[in-house]
Amino acid sequence: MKITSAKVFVGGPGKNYVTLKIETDQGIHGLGDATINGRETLTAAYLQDYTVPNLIGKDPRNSEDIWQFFYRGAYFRRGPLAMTVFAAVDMALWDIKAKIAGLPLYQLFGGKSREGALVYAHATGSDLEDLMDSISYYVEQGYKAVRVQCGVPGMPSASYGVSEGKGQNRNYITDFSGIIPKEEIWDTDLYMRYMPGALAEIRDRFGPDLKILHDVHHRLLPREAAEFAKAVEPVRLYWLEDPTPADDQDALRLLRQHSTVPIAIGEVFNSIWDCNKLIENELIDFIRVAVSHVGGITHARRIVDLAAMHHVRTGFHGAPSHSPICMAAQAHLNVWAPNFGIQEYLVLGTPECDALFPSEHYLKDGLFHVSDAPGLGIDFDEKEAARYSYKPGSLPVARLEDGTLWNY
Ligand code: CS2
Ligand code: MG
Repeated sequence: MKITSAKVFVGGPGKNYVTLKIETDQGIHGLGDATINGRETLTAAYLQDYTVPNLIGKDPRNSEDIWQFFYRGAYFRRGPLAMTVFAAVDMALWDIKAKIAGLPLYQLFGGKSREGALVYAHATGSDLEDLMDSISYYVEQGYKAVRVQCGVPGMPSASYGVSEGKGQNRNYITDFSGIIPKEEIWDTDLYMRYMPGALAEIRDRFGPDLKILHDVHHRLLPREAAEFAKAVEPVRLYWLEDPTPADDQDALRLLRQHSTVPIAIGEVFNSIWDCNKLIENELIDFIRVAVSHVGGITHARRIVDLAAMHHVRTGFHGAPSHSPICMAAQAHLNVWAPNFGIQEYLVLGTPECDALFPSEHYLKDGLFHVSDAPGLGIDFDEKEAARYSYKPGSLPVARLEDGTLWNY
């Protein structure tokens, strides 16, 4: 069996999905997601200029050797762009492998450990009352877990994850007015003084059963993160996400020594070497990598297995910038992984999106159910894809009030 062609598409309904379609001489094709928010043309070029010519003629069944060829063969290892590109290739090869077997992908990992995988939605409000409305909306829809973000009174501009105005939005923070980022002002002290009380009010309003998650989005220093984690302990959060940027893995010790709040980290990591110390030293409770940014299923499984040895559960990243192909790959891992925790899920199913990526995967009562179709169980309609093209966009950047650049 040989790979005969590999095509790259950029675009989607309100998104810049980067989609890889690998075709074979047996008529079977595989799909991968190489979307990286704000840098989509670069993964597309990496695929087109280097990766695709190196795929032609290879046996797609040798996914491990192909992964090693790209990872070790690149000489300059790792990095988000390269690992996103390798992830797309790897997803497509697992898709092909499972289609050859005539099985849904999860069967190749060891079958189902659960019927549906718990997901969480994003509730957001410009103030606490708006946020309460947004949480109620998701609770009424049957969600059992909700991430909560709201504006902080007095904060010079929006805090992370807060939508402009009222109502539900998908928290797609990319600004499509161009590639020059918007700048926001962040004030750690205001946040630290306000947010623990706001989270406590949410717990009081919604009772003990709702799983409440909160994302600090890398804004605190390790000592501040420890203080914040201690302050929110009575809320019994399901997790506190990205309290620090965690580039310094050892720094998380301080937080751990001071608090038992469950910690989730990893959405910006692209390799096991970004999180091996966090996992082995049991400094986190959930690992947040995305299959599409961490070298695909082959490498993600190594992280999941390492995590399982250390009581760390999965909580894969599922922001709006991940295409339904990445979400499908994660859904197969989620129903299998013995140490599955939760999946971030932001309702991808608009009619336009469903037409571009037809599938039978579905959400019911806050659980994601995976299709039994062979492979990833998702397709890609090239005619639909022709309607879309790349739209320049950017994520914001954050500064402190004195102008110092901060972590977004
Ligand atoms: C976020 C992301 O989903 C999350 O938890 O932190 O939305 C993040 O801001 C984006 O993925 C950036 O592309
Ligand atoms: Mg996050």
